[in-house]
Amino acid sequence: MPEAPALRAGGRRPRVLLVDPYMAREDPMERKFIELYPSLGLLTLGAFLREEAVDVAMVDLTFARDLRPVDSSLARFVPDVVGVHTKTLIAGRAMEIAERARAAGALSVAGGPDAASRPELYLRAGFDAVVPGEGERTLTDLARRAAARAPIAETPGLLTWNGSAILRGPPRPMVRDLDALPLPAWDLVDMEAYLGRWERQSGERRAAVLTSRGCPFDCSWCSKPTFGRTFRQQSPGRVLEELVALKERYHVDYVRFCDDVFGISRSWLEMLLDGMLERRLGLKFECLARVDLLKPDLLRRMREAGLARVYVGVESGSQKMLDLMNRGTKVQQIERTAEALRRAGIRQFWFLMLGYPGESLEDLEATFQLFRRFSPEEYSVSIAVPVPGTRFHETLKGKVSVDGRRTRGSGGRTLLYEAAYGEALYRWAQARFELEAALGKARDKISPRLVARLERAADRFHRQVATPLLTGGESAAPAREITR
Ligand code: B12
Ligand code: SF4
Repeated sequence: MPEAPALRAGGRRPRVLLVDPYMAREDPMERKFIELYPSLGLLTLGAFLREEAVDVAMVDLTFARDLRPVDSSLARFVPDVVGVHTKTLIAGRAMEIAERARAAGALSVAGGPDAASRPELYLRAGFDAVVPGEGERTLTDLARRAAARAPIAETPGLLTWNGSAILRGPPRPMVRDLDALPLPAWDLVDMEAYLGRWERQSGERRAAVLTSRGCPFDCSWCSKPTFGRTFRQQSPGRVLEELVALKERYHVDYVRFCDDVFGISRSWLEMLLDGMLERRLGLKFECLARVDLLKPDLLRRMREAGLARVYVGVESGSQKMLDLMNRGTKVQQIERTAEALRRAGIRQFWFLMLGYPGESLEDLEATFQLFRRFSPEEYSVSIAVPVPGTRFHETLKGKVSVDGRRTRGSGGRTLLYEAAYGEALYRWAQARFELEAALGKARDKISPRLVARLERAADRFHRQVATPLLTGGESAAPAREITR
């Protein structure tokens, strides 16, 4: 059992050092998609702590090469508490940081999605505590106790370790009014490093904004360790305040709304869009949305207000699969939305998922044909990952072959459970989507007739060679006639 670290004498303002252990240069997905924003969770925690008279510093390792910035901040800032953000991909580094915090005599606490879903791992690895949910009030409380050398185990919302089991502090209710939270403390990170990078890449100064917490939908594979199925949102006025601040302070001209689902309430969204138009913010924006919410008339209004790109959770082109995933969407809604986006000139980024239990070759083909028909500008096609804690994971009952968490950074290219077919079939399916996307792009450059011939050749290879070979003799579902 790790010994409790010796806490420094109280009598001064508590000090918290926040750390984001994510290093972009080590992220395989990052190299592919190149999207970098500072952690909104940590920036909000920082702003809240400051309002509560806690001194805050932050080490953001996104652009770092090693842990030296952590060592120098520990030496310079001398924190009472080191608060580390966690994601599965960076669990190992989070644990190294806890060790260094301990060596520096500070208390270490982990928060964020990974620590929320497997707190014991972090506690066993030497973290003094884990905050499995929203962190603002719990971290403030912990910082005060730590600075006063008071016991921490009874802190509401906190998990600690007694050497053999988790000790749970009393429950802490979630923040009810998100408007009461301060604007993110952007000054804690090097915003110019992010904005300058975006500017060089895309010509736009891009920043991330979050207008809500949680999601009320219930897709069976979705892991929501922090906020569960709760849903709260800021008022449109509060969102506008944040947009104006980003524009005025940092000359931001493009915003990524990071909500799990943007615009769940139509009236809320219309108020926000009206506000953006009235104030002539001139911002472009992107968001993740559901096809059942993106009605064509709403899309027109969003386009007017600056919508440039939408991430769409299409997942499958088969209604049977959408129902099995409890997705709550219809293939017709996907078609309607994809068409409306195309007409409005809004870029679409599709998320597609292969290999979900129950998927037949016909279902796979339906997804492929939908993709071919709409040729989204961007896409990600992954093999379903059974994340522990989800219904998908539970229904597999012992059929999970690898701990899903370990390979999440692999970008959904590994089959982690006993699916209907072997991994090779899904890998081939992914390759087929990639080929189709390349042909889709080539359509503007080479003759459409040549593209059609290449497509037919690829389909023949799929039907006559790849599918029988990879399924032990099954024949591929017939390709339907497609219209563009
Ligand atoms: C926006 C977002 C992004 C954005 C911005 C990322 C960023 N820098 O924050 C982009 C698109 C860049 C992105 C990238 C990635 N993301 Co992301 N992302 C999200 C998303 C949708 C929202 C995150 C967010 O801002 N939440 C709002 C804030 C307020 O909540 P929060 O961060 O959880 O923080 C609160 C609590 O968790 C807690 N807390 C958090 N940290 C700490 C620390 C301490 C000490 C304490 C006490 C409390 C605490 O208090 C906070 C305030 O209440 C989440 C899904 C989700 N709903 O959480 C996925 C999510 C966090 N991302 C995920 C992943 C996997 C990634 C990538 C690794 C993908 C990849 N490249 O392979 C990268 C990593 C990039 C990075 N910089 O870390 C996973 C993490 C799963 C896991 N267990 O690891 C999630 C949960 C999505 C999912 N369900 O799979 N992401
Ligand atoms: S996948 Fe998206 S819509 Fe479905 S439950 Fe998760 S966050 Fe909500």
